[in-house]
Amino acid sequence: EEDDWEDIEDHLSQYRKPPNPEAFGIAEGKNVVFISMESIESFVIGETVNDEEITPYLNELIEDSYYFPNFYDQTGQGKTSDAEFMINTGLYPVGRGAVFHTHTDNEYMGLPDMLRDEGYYTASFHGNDRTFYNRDVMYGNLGYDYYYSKSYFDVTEENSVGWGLKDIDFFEQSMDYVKDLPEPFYATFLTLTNHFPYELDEEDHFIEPYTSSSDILNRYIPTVRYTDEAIRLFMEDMKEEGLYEDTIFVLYGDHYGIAESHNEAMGEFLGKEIDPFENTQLARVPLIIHIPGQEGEEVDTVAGKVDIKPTIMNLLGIPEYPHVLFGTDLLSNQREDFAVLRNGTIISNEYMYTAETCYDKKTKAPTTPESCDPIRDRGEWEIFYSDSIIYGDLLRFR
Ligand code: GP9
Ligand code: MN
Repeated sequence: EEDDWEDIEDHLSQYRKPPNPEAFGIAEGKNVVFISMESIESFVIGETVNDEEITPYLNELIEDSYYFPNFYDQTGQGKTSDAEFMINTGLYPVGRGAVFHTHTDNEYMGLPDMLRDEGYYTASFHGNDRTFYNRDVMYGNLGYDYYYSKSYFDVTEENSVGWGLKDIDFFEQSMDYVKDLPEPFYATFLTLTNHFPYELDEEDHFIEPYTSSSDILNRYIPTVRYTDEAIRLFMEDMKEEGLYEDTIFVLYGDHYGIAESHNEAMGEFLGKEIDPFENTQLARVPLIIHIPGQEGEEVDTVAGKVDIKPTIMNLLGIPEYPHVLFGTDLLSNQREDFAVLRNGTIISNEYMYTAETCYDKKTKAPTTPESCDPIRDRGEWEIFYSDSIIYGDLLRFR
């Protein structure tokens, strides 16, 4: 096991970058709020349907936030839970099944665990059954003090749709608990209304559905818009409770929302043909880091969810080393553009390896296969070492 760690350490130190000295510690001691935005993809950001913005609130928030337009979905079959896994562990999810199911009892160095050591209170909020995705067990393992699951909410026929409690009601009721949390707190909120198959009563439509050959894409527009509204109201409540100024907010799309089988309609929507290159571009999900008082900045680095944990640690003034973190600080001046996805796609600033083809990102056309060799090599080792930590439960030996 010691041998394993030597190789893993070599790999990690090869890619670890020094944090941005101007960002290190700027959020020290603040509350940390994560919002998992169910199935929200990047293509809706700044986009309109019938001249109406799909995400007016997020568009506004982005103006005063770090926004990452080239942030790719690295989840596997564990979807929402895989996203939670990455932000909390800095490891990749596994290639088959949900790691929340397959490796619940492993030793992890969860972000909530680390923050608890720093004096934080840690909680997760989600309007679903406790045992779904083994969250009841996994959350404890990651270091969450409390899980406000479905039974903590008043769930009725009127305030439910599709998978359950509607996002506006979810945030509103969560606030009753949030205002009494000891500070500083680390809290994760998982939205649900924008979940496949995107059902929503007409009275909750803040925008008309799209019209195309895909009912899924059509219905997706009002449900995304609804979640956007729910987040706006939540942020207003945070201000009202006097919590906003002392909190940093991390909002991310948990994974894709529109499956590849709807690419014809997506092509209509975007006005271009969806080839494998564009298909991978559609695997982008929004990442917004909002620190009240900080100026907004668009950071176009190629990245994914494993990069969130080191970024947040540095913002909070917690040094990365000796923690085991795949991914690199998104704000580091020396960061190299890189993302490896669980379907084997690998992306850098110049190249994209996808569907067994090497694309030149400038021309968006296939190029010499060898051009992708260096990123393929890095990507394979990344996944290999992360998987071996999980399959061997290697964090036990750290
Ligand atoms: C389940 C919710 C949705 O609790 O997080 O999960 P998903 O189906 O998106 O993985
Ligand atoms: Mn999800």
